[in-house]
Amino acid sequence: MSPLKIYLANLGQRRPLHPLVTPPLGIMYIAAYLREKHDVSIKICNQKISRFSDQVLLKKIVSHNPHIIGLSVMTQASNNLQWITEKLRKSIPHAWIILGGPHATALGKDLLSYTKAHAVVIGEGEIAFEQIVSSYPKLNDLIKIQGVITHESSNGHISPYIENLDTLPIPAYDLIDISAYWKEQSMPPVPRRKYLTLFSSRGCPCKCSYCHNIFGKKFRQHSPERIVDEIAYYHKKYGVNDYEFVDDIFNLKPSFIFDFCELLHRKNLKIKIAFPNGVRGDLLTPDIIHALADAGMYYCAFAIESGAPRIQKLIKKNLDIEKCINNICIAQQRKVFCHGFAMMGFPGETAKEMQMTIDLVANSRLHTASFFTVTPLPGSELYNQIKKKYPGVLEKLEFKELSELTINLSDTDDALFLQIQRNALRKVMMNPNRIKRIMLDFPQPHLLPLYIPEFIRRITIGLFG
Ligand code: B12
Repeated sequence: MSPLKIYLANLGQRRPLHPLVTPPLGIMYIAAYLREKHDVSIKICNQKISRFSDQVLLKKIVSHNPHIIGLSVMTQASNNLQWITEKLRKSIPHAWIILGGPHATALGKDLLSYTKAHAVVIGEGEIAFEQIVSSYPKLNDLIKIQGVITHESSNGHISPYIENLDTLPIPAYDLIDISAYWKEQSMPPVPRRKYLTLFSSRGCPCKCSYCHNIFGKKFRQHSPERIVDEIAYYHKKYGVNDYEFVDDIFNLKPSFIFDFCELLHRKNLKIKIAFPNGVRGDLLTPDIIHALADAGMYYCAFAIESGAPRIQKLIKKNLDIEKCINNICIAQQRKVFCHGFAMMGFPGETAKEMQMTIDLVANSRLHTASFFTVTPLPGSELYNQIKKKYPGVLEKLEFKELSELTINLSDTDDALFLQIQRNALRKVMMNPNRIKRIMLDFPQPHLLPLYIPEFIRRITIGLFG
């Protein structure tokens, strides 16, 4: 029998204002897991990097004529879901269409009500998708699989979490053209270079109300040995020495970090490390920062979110702000380029509270910062709170039509909110000491001039309409 053909695609078109693109780790993990257990032929497509329109993506999938199509969906990329599933059903009626990823996990059965997919996978995809492949072509068997929602099953069950992450094979980097990613902007604001993305842990015990819940609250992390072996393998195979960890909370366990750094040292792996998805800044200690800086950390984002203690409590982040700010100082002294994430517009947040966030960031040793508008994403506690408290507000978040999710939940009117936001980056960036720090600590000093357009963008946001 010839192998089953599987087509895995990350949906979402490139947008001029959001040019970032990174390897599609979710479907790469699933692909690696599947081929260990089955004789399958797998094709991976990341719509963003291929720059395929929806029509072209459809054509590519149809011409591949797969038995099973797995679509990975983020909320912001879900607007073409209804269209593409309908067309796929018509064009390849024998193919199963399975949805997974953050948006599928958040919406569950609701996604089946307006798309033509056969099933939705909730949570981690490896085990559930492998069982789906085992079931092919008996569609009725899908209902028995934990974490798989079909038209017949009830909502609410999640795929089993993988307890020991080391049992997972390394993501299928060989199924993507990694060199294409090196020509694109990845998460840290440093110019294009050879790098790979790593995800060392799943699950997070923190209860931040705005965050996703794909991997549950129980923290699981690969062993330091596995991560270092993975790095050694990539280093040898791709000649890469720059690694971006995109974990939700890489630094929960100090022992992991010390062992990881020690192993890198013992194996003489001289690498560069970035944490572009943010670390929990109050869990760092001087020892941890020094160990990471010695191991090659050159870029670290700090997820601060708010400078107002009331908001920290409201959103259940409860960050120890003072500790975090001190840790940023230490990291900056080690020439780690420090970026801050802040959010503005939490429900009922006052102009004064937003200003506290701006002042905190402006007075910190952060080199750069982003100020995001609070957006209630399905699957988060914040979304459920808003749905309950202000039912009308979410009505305009029509996921079928959606392109951007922007909403003002704050206590201020739209005009003032916009003004505060526009001034935020100017206030932070127009500081001679900060500019000097950027110049001294920029990770690739010879490429610093390439940062100038980004700097100008940041200080002129909102000035020209
Ligand atoms: C790297 C990253 C990115 C990358 C792209 C990632 C990619 N997939 O290609 C970039 C930088 C481009 C990006 C951008 C954005 N991101 Co982002 N990003 C992440 C991050 C930090 C890591 C993603 C990752 O690699 N995870 C590791 C893999 C293993 O997990 P996974 O992809 O979820 O896959 C597992 C399951 O979901 C499932 N699964 C996934 N796909 C499929 C498919 C099938 C068929 C099946 C069965 C299962 C399945 O199985 C996988 C393995 O277990 C996550 C946070 C996180 N913890 O995941 C946020 C996250 C995915 N991003 C998020 C958001 C909000 C954004 C932005 C909107 C941010 C912004 N303000 O602009 C943009 C929008 C992008 C767009 N479409 O235009 C949210 C998504 C929430 C949601 N409801 O969709 C997340 C969850 C962060 C959060 N805290 O809430 N992001």
